[in-house]
Amino acid sequence: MQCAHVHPRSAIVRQRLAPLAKSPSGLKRWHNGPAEDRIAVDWEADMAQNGTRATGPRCIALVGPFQSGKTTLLEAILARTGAIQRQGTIDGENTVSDASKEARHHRMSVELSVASTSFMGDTYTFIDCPGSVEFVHDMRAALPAVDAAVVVCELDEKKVPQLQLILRELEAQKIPRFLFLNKIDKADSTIHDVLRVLQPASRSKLVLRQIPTFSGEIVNGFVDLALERAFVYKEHAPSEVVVLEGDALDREKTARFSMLETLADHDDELMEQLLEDIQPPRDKVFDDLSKELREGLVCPVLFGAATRTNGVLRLMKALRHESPGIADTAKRLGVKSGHAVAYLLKTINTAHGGKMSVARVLSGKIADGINLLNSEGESGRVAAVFKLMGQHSEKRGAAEAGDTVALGKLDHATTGDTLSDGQQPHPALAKVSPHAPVLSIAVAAKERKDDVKLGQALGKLLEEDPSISVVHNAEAHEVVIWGQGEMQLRVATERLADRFGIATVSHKPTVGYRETIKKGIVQRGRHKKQSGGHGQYGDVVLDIKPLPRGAGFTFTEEIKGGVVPRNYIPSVEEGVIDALKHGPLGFPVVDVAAKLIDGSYHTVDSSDMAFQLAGRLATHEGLPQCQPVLLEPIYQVEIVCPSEATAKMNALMSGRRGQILGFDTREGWDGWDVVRVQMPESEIGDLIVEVRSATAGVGSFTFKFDHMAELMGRTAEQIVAARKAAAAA
Ligand SMILES: Nc1nc2c(ncn2[C@@H]2O[C@H](COP(=O)(O)OP(=O)(O)OP(=O)(O)O)[C@@H](O)[C@H]2O)c(=O)[nH]1
Ligand SMILES: [Mg+2]
Repeated sequence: MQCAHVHPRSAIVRQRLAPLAKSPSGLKRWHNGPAEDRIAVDWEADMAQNGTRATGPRCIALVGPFQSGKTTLLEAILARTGAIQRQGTIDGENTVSDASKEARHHRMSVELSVASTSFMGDTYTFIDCPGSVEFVHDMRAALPAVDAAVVVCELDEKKVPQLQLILRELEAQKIPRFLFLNKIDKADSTIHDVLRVLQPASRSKLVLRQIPTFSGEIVNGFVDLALERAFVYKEHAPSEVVVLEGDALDREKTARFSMLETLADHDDELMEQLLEDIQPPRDKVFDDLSKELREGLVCPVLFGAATRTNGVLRLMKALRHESPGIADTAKRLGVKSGHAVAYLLKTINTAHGGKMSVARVLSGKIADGINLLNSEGESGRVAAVFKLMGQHSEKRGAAEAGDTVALGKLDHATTGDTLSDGQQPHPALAKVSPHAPVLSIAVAAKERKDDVKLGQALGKLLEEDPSISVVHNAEAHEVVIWGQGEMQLRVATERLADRFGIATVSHKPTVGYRETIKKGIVQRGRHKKQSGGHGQYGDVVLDIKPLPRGAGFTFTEEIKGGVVPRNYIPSVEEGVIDALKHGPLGFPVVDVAAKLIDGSYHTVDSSDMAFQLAGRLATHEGLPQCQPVLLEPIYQVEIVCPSEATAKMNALMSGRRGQILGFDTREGWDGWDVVRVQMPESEIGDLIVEVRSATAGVGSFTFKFDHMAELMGRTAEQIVAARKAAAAA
């Protein structure tokens, strides 16, 4: 993978260094006093990390591949910084985040959670985002509000594509980011390969901030390369500073040099110092780390083990000293100051019906009772300001620039809105559109009395998660929920039951089959009834013919001599249209022309109704003789996947009656392909499940209707039989 912003002179430094590799230790040492061969400092000194730092409350997103340990890391941070007494665990079902019934039940994050803590005098609010691609919209919509992201990951090659997807999102939104390599307690020999494994996922250069130290095979601590301090992990306690000597010290020097070399790619002065073997001042190193992080030029890598609270304090300190603050974030977003401005990152409908809008205040102050305009100019009043701690909310005082809070009862506000208290609306700072849905289910309330409630509850679910959409299929009388995957749809139906008390039944949505005819016929339809009093009489002759694919339906007439009076002709057409709703195979009939060519009438007994019935009869009796054929909807599907999965994708598509139109490299995505296929709607149903399982969860697709195609043979027979059985039931 090619890295952006690589300064050509780093090559010069590498050349200059080459002879040093021949020295016995493999390295030349810095000439700067006693720390040269021994690194040890006291804890206090470590607490005083240097460099200029941002101030004010921070908002940090915890993001990363599925199950990498984000929720556990948040718990560790809250415990280590004293926000909670005891660190909960996922298995113990007692973490602050993931407190919803659905998250606990599935042992995974199914929505973002917000929790704050205070560390060395500053407030830090963390947005713990779900790692599953199905819930990625929560992360994407929250990112504009944050100062930086901590990307929690594992050293697992299989999860690198997922990491790449997340980093792409952060890169696109220009969010400064740290990598936190978690689960270091389970590390194996690949730990020496961090950059080789992870760098391909990142466009900006990864900078190892730390290297592990070992006790036998087990990682027992780390060396901070910027501080030049070595630490030994203590479980659930601060790491202990230790002396670093011998081989470990050599490794530290090499790694530190690599770090500086990467930083020097963007700093000429540092480059000069490296070329002249001058040890750069520590402040300068921190300033560079901070500046290059904020500009998205580098992505520092730290590591630890969330379950043991290892590496947590160093992460907090890196956030404190290096991550940008509200001033940079407001600037990045283009906030016009002077008024209260907030970005709304999530909407929550609480169990008791109250709506809460999670907002980051970007400038000014927001207090109870204040009126806020959204960017469309609609106004709403803040009923209360809350502090969030997972599912727990607590009223608090006014929120100031930098604070992340929940605002009560802002009916007019939706996720992604920019709110302000000015006379004029503030232009929208960010709008993140959800990914197109890929999977659907049809739902219905088990009991009819819940029908109205179901509609309202779905509205609330959509408000919370705009990556879900609802489509009413009037033809099939179905309410279809569209979403990002099986789990998201399952969680949606669980929420309908748990939160709104609506039991539902769900099934696969009806596929939009149609039928047409292959040949024409001239067919008479006579409706005649004589049952005392007024009779009924209508008589028509229709010339029925197939039309080209996609032409729909046409009705014409060639009545001569008034054999069918003018005023009855529209009724004949109505009758034909009615008959076409259910063709001989059981599906709506399309691509048919009906021409009224003859007929007769009765002065007393003829009526609109009689001619309608005659039109219907002629169609109904004529169609079965016209070689009816099933039509199925064919979609144009565009699959994106890592290139190594392309062959699998081709096989998968062929197995699903897909016609491969071709494949290409995905523009702007090194190592990814786009596969274009035409595929029947019925085969797209659960396609996403297989696409994801063949691509470690990262493959996806979009689709749009292309045409209707004839379907014959066994598959068609089965579809027709199933339709008849359903109609008879
Ligand atoms: N060995 C080890 N396991 C960990 C560590 N951190 C988390 N885990 C385990 O990894 C699993 C997933 O942890 P979570 O914290 O739910 O991960 P997550 O990233 O929040 O998961 P999603 O939000 O669903 O993507 C749990 O079983 C944790 O106990 C760690 O440092 N070491
Ligand atoms: Mg989680």
